[in-house]
Amino acid sequence: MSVESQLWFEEILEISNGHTFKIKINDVIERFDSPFQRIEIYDTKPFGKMLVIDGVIMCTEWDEHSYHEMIAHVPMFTHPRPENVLVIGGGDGGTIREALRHPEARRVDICEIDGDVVRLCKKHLPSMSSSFEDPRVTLYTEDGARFMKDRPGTYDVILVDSSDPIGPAAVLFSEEFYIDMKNALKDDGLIATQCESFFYHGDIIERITGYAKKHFAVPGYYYTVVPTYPSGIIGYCFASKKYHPLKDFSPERVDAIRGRLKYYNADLHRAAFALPSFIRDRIKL
Ligand code: SPD
Repeated sequence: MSVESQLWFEEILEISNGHTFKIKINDVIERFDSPFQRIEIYDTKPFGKMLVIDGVIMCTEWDEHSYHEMIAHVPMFTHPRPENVLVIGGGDGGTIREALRHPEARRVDICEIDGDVVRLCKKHLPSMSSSFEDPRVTLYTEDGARFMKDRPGTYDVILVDSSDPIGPAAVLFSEEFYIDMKNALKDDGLIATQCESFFYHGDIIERITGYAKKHFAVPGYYYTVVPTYPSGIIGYCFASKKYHPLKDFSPERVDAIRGRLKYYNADLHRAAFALPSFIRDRIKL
């Protein structure tokens, strides 16, 4: 079969600076224009089902675990008692799935602006979205930035599982949002936020870690490997009022859930904060 007669999804990103990423697909399962964005779900040949928003790959069944495990477990194993957790974005359910693995988590609120993302992921991506059925979860379908302003001193951990800083997610990359997160945390709370690739987004990472340095006692940046994201990696901004991600990390708690994780382990938790010189020297944490 020639390449031309096959179906392909092609991710064309401005930031990729002249190259694209193409994935062979079996079928387009959903294509839906919500009031906020275009939501697509594909059945791909190599990576199982794949969620795409406004042309950008959000996750595939094949490699979503490394992204979702690292956004959740690094902060959740740093905080000694992560009982009240808030996820902003994350409508596919992968991040709440990981937060719920922690026996300490008594309440997991998720605020996703686009209810259609949740609806379509519930229909087609149950390995992530079945976590919405857990009784500890409350779903709010509203603007995350506004949601947080009304809840001062409420959360131990906030996880921001956003798309890129364009469209509805742009506000989640503003200084005001970092100040609001600080206010929505308890006195010893901490956050982790999706913060792009150091190969393509040094400017965003420098700006966001700048907010973390300015407003939190313990700023940090760590990363993971996700083959279907641009450059194959993605990082997270870590910011904490009290606990340090390496000095206060509790590796003994990892044993309780280790058998259910594919990517995260205690060694990777520590290693994820070791950065290449070009970004370490730029963000100076
Ligand atoms: N460049 C794409 C970054 C997307 C990060 N969030 C994806 C949502 C997965 N739950």
